[in-house]
Amino acid sequence: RIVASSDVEQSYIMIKPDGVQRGLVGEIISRFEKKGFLLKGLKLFQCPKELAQEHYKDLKERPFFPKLIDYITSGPVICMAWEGDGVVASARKLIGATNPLQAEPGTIRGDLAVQTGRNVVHGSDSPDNGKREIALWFKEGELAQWESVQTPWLI
Ligand code: RTP
Repeated sequence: RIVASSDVEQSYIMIKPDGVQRGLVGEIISRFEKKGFLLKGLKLFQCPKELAQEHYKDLKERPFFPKLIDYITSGPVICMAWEGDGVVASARKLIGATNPLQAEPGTIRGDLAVQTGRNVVHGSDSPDNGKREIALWFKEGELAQWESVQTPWLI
């Protein structure tokens, strides 16, 4: 069965500069890998200010916006496209609450962070935003076309 990528749910997941600097890249990637989602895109990238501003444009009136842009552009990030049914909501659960002190133990933020302003990872908040953000952060040709070799048992 050939499934066009545009028909399948995708989430843009990004390891923020603090996650990269703290050496948490492998740990964070493996949470999504072990869960069973499909990795479609991956790169280490120094984000320009304009891209950070576009990505977080819904927050531009918030008082913390300039500091958020400084944070996201303070060092390289890991950009990822993860694919699978329900990946957007599931990734938000794996990531945990925005404020890491409120994030449940077992979640990425609950286990690995203490500050909202250093919360190590981003995940899209809707399937539409997943598509929008992947188109924003990845260029044509940077996403791989592949499917898992595991055959589903029950569908
Ligand atoms: P993200 O977009 O990074 O996955 O985070 P989110 O949906 O959990 O939270 P959102 O409200 O979209 O905020 C985006 C990022 O802005 C920073 N933030 N700082 N100082 C503050 O009060 C504050 N509030 C939000 C966080 O880095 C948050 O992840």
